[in-house]
Amino acid sequence: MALESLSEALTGALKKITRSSVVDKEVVKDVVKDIQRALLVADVNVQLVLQVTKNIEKRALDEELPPGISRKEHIVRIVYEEITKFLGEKAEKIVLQPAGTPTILLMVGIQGSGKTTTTGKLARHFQRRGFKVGVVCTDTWRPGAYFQLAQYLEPVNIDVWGDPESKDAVRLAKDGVRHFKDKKHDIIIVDTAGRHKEEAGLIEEMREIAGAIKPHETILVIDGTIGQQAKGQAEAFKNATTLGSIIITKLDGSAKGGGALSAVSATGAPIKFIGEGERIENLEPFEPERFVAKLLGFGDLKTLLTKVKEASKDKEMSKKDAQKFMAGKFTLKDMYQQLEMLSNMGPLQQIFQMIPGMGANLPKSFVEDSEKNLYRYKVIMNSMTEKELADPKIIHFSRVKRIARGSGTKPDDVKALLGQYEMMKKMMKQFGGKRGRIKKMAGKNNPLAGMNFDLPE
Ligand SMILES: Nc1nc2c(ncn2[C@@H]2O[C@H](COP(=O)(O)OP(=O)(O)O)[C@@H](O)[C@H]2O)c(=O)[nH]1
Ligand SMILES: [Mg+2]
Repeated sequence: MALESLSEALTGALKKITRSSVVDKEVVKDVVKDIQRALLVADVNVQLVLQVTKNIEKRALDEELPPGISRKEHIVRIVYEEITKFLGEKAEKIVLQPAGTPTILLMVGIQGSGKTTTTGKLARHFQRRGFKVGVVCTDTWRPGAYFQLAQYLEPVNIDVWGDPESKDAVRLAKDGVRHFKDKKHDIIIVDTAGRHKEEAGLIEEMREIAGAIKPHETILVIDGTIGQQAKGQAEAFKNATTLGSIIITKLDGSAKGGGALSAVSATGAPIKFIGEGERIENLEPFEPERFVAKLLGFGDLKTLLTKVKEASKDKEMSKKDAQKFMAGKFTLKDMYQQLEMLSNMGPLQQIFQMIPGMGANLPKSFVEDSEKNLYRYKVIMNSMTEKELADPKIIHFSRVKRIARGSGTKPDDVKALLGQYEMMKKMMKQFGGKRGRIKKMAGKNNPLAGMNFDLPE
């Protein structure tokens, strides 16, 4: 796990809240001190630490308690929100080109930062999502660089292109990209030597190769063990390119990782992945909310936060969301969330029983099928890109094939999910339009098939 020691310290601090019988000013101050100490030990910048702990203390003491929530839950939520804020709030993804155009990614970073390892991990990440990935080695400095990559990627059948004899990195980059373009690969990742120890040389090398291959995105790999020093690299990089993102490595077992993450986040450069180990699978998309949840020791923060969020949610807001949904304006992701919410609340059977006119006699096999579908949907959706999730219309046959390959399902399964989506859309429109009775929706994959029920007023 990433940032283990910071996680332990923060979890310990929060336990003080959950364990104390009354949460008064003393307890809050004590906990805030613990958090302060934990962040400083993780090499987070002092100013940042003061800011974040001041916010936590102020909100914990001053804010009115939302209805239906205990003071403990409220404070936990505040800590979670403030720490998320300073690690970057939004999860950002690597943008892929439309099907048919290969996406070219250029990896840069100083010597030993973990570029080559991360190149391999990233290739594996995309391969698992059904993309054909090619890796280009342009490291003409390190003896055996090509073989390092080839050995790392051979067991997982990812193609590596290079020429151990060549001394011309720019030439290698160009030839490699051309090679994989000709072979119609979806994603081409170019690893570089990064023979420099400081920023200036690094940026120079990056410019040279970028000029030759015109990457869609350049990715700076930063060693997380350098703590808040990471800021200098991130800033130089951000000033040099607009098409850049960052991967921070070695967050496993590094005491200073929190400092690296927060310092880079403060520069505004997007962190898209983190590395947390040497194995090819040890790469995690960086999703601040989920990351902080884990950091604070909530395997299941979602449950707590959903509870907190729901209780304090502005009623007008949720009505608006519902209206949008009813008008058929939702994405695959929205649909999945709705279905998941149902399943989080326990067996679907129970839910169905709560809907007037439904459920009493639902056959068991039907409920089991729905739950199985939900699991399969999740696997399939994990192989889709953000664009596809937001706009399923673009998923034509070649994409269906790719998604099925990536998720280990059949094209028919992918089509079934898309069919369900279309059906739900249609149904919701009907629902929203007439606010009335829905009759006998067709199709056996539709959880509401054949049901009659009235929309509760
Ligand atoms: N523990 C750990 N080690 C890593 C991680 N990423 C890379 N490394 C190690 O860091 C060292 C340098 O990595 P390498 O990819 O060769 O760096 P490069 O010089 O930038 O290409 C190697 O020993 C890697 O195994 C990580 O996330 N966690
Ligand atoms: Mg290397």
